[in-house]
Amino acid sequence: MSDMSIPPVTPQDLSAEILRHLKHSLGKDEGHAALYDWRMSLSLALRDRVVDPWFESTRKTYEAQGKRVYYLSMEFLIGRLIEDVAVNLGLDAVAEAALTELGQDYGAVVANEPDAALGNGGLGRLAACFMDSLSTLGIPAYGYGIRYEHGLFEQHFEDGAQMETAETWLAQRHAWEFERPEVSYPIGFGGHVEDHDGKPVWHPAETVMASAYDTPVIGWQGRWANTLRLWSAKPTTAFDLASFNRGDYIAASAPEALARTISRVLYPDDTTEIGKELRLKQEYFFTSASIQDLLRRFLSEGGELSDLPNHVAIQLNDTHPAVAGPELVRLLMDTHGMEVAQAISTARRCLAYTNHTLLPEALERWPEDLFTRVLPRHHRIIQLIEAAHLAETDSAVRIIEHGEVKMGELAFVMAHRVNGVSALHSDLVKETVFADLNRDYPGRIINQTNGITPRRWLYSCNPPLRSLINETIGTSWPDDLQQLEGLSAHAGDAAFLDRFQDAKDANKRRLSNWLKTRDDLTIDPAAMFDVQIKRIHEYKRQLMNLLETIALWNDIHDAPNANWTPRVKIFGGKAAPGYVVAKEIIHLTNDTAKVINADLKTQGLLQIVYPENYNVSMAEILIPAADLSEQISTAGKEASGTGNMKFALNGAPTIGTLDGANVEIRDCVGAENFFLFGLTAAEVAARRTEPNYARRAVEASPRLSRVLKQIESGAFSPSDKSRYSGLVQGLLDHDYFLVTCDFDSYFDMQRTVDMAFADQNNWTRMAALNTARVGWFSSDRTITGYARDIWNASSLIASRASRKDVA
Ligand code: 26Q
Repeated sequence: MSDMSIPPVTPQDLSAEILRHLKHSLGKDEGHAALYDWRMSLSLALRDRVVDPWFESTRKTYEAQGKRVYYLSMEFLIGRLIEDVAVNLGLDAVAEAALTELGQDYGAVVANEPDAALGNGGLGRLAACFMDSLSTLGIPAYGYGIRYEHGLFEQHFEDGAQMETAETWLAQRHAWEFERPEVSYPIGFGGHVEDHDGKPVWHPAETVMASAYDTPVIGWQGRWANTLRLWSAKPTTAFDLASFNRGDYIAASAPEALARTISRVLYPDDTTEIGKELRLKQEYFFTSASIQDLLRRFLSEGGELSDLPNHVAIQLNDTHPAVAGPELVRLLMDTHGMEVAQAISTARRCLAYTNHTLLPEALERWPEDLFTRVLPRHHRIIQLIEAAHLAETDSAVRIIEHGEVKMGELAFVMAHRVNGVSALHSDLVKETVFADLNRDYPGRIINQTNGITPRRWLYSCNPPLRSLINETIGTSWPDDLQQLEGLSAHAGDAAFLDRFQDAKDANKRRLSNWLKTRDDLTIDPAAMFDVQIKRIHEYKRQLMNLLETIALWNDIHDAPNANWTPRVKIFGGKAAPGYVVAKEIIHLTNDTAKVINADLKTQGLLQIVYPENYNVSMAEILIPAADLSEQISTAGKEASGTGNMKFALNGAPTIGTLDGANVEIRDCVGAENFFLFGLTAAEVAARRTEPNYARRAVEASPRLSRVLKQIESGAFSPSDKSRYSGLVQGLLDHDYFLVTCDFDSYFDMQRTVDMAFADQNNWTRMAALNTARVGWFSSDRTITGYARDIWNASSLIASRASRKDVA
C-alpha cells in the first residue's frame, strides 16, 4: 500500500511560499504587510500543501467504487484552521519557525484568524470533530451544510447583561475555501402540485440557487483529505432589469435579497424557538442541494439507482435535515420514475438519524399548514411514507398529527438506524421519546457514544502536556488515543507527576496572561481553576454553580481564618437571545462577581470571572488550564456532553452527575477519580412527582435559604433590588431542573474537592489518571463505530496497525 508521504519541508521552503503568496495573492510587499496579509499568506501556503493529498483521496475514492459517507448537518462549529492544518501536515513547528524568520509573531498571526462559528454548541462541534476523524481514518466522506454569512452572534456584557451583535467572519476573504460556481442546484419553495396524467408535478412559486463552496479537511499526517461542502443561496437571476429600467431600484434587487436571506444567518437557538418559516427554508435548502449533489455524483459514475444504498450512506445530524427522506423519495419517484414502495425502501437503506436531545421543547415539529405552504409536494410524500409505515407495522405512531409534522418521527421512520450519543441517552431514547417506534422497529435504535478529536483537543491546544506525553509513551498516540493508558504506569512516579503539574501550571499561567491582556483581569494561577463553559441553559444548571459560589462566600465570611482552598470560578457561555431565564442567570453571575470580587475579606480566596464571547478558541485556552470540570446537569437531560471529555483528557477531574457520557467517563477513570453527586435520572423522575419538592428542599437547607434570601433582597443588585425576585420565585415554585434538590449534595462534594485539591500530590495523580484513561473518547473510536454499525463503510488507507508493521 503506497501512502501519500509528505516531502520534508524546511522553514525556508515555507517562508518562500509565504512570501510568494504575500506578493502574488495579497499584492503586498514585506514592508507594507499587515497582520491580515501575513495570516492569509500563511493560510494559502498551507492550503497549497493540502491540495495534492485531497486530489489523491478523490482519485482513490473514485477508483474504489465503494461507499461514500454524507454527513448532513445544519451546523459545523469549526473554530480556527491554521493550527489545525499545520498540525495535521506535521508543519506546526515549521510554520512557527518560518514566520519567526520573517520577523513575525506566530501567535499573533494565528490569532488573527476569525473563528468559523457556524454552530451553536455541542452538536455543531461534534460535526467538526467527526470531519477530522473521517479524514484521519481515510473514510471517503463529504460534510454538507450551510455557508452562513453570519455565524453565531458575538456576546458582549453591558452592565453585566448579555448583548448580541452580528458575527462577520466573511467580512474578510475566507482563506480555506474554494468557490465552485459551476456546482449549483435550483431549490424550489411553495407553489402547487399539479396532476399530469396521474403523475404529480410540483410547480414551485420561488426558486433560489444553491451554490457550492468546498473546504478540504486534511486528516492526521496528511494521509487523506475529505471535503466540507457548504451551500450559499444565490438568486436565479441577478436582478430584475425591467424594474430597474422603470426606476424601481428596490424592486430590482428584491430577488437577490430574498435569496440571500436563506444563507444569511445561523439560528442562535440551541433548543427553543421552533416554527419559523425561514428556518424550514434553510433546512430544505441545504438538504435538497446535498441530495441533488450526491445523486448527480452517483449517476455520473454510471450507477443504477436500485444500487444506491451500496454506495451512499447519509447521516442526519439531528432532525434538522430530516426532510432528506421525503426529498430523496421525491427525486427517485418524480425525476427518476421509481415506484413509491421501492423509493421509500431505497431511501431508508441510505439514511440514518442521530438524536441529540430528549428535551420536549427541542423536538422539531412544524405546523402542517406552514409545511404544506413551503413544501407542498413533500407534504404529500410524507403522507405516503406514513401510509407505508402503518401498513408495515400497525404502529400507533403518526408522523403527521394534531396539525403538526413531527420531524423526529419522520427521521426515525425513514432511517435504517437511529442512534443516541451516550449509553444512558440511548437507553432513554428507547424508553421515552421513541418507546413506541422502538417496539415497532426493534433493533433500529443503537448507541454511538460521542467523542472528540485528540488532534485539536490535546495535541494542538496543550503543547506542554503533548511534549510530556511524547517523551513518556512516544509519539504515535494522536491517532490511537488508547495508548494514553501507558501513562498509568507513571502515576506513582514523583518525577512524572511533577512534570504533569508543571504542564498544568504553565497552562494556568498562559490563561492568566491571556485574561490580563484581553480583559485586564488578574487571577492567581496558584488558586484552583474551577471551570463551567457551555451554552447557558437551565438544565445545565450554571445557576446551581453560582448558588454554591455564594454559599461558599458566606462560609468564608463567617470563618475567614479557616483553611480555605483558594478558587477562581470561571464561567463561559452564550444564552439564546430570546431565552429570558438564561439571560437572567448571566446577569446575576456578573452582578454577583462584582460584589464578591470587591470583598476585601474574601479576596485571594474566591473570585468569579466570566469572559465575554466564549467560543472554540477560548475553549482551547480554558480547558488545558482547568483544575476542575463542572458537568452538573440534571440527570437524564444532557444527551452526552463533549466538553466533559475535553477536560478529562487535559487532566481536569470532573465534579458531576450521573448524566450523559459522565457515566462512561466515570467508568473509565475510576470512581475514586471523579466527584459524583446528585440524584440519578430515575430519582429525578420520582422527585418531580412529590408535591412542593423545591420549597421543601430549600426549607431543609439553611445554606441555600440564606443564599436565596440574599439574592431576593437585592444583595447583588443594589441599584435594582427586585431584579432577581422572579428568578428566585421560579426556583421555589417550579424548579423543574431540581437545582434546589441537588444543592446540598453538590455543596458537600465541592468541600470534598477542596480537601482533595489541598493534597496537591494526590490531586496531580488523579488528574494524570484522568488523562491516561479517557483515550476511548477519541472521535476516531466513535467514527469507527458509525462506519461498522451504521454505514458499512471502510477506510481507503492502510490501517494504523499495518503501517506500524511496515515501520
Ligand atoms: C432546532 C430548531 C430550530 C432552531 C434551532 C434548533 C436547534 C439547534 C441546535 C436545536 C438543537 C440544537 C443543538 C443541540 C445540541 O447541541 N445538542 C447537544 O449535542 C451534543 C452532541 O451530541 C451533546 O453532547 C449534548 O449533550 C447535546 O445537548
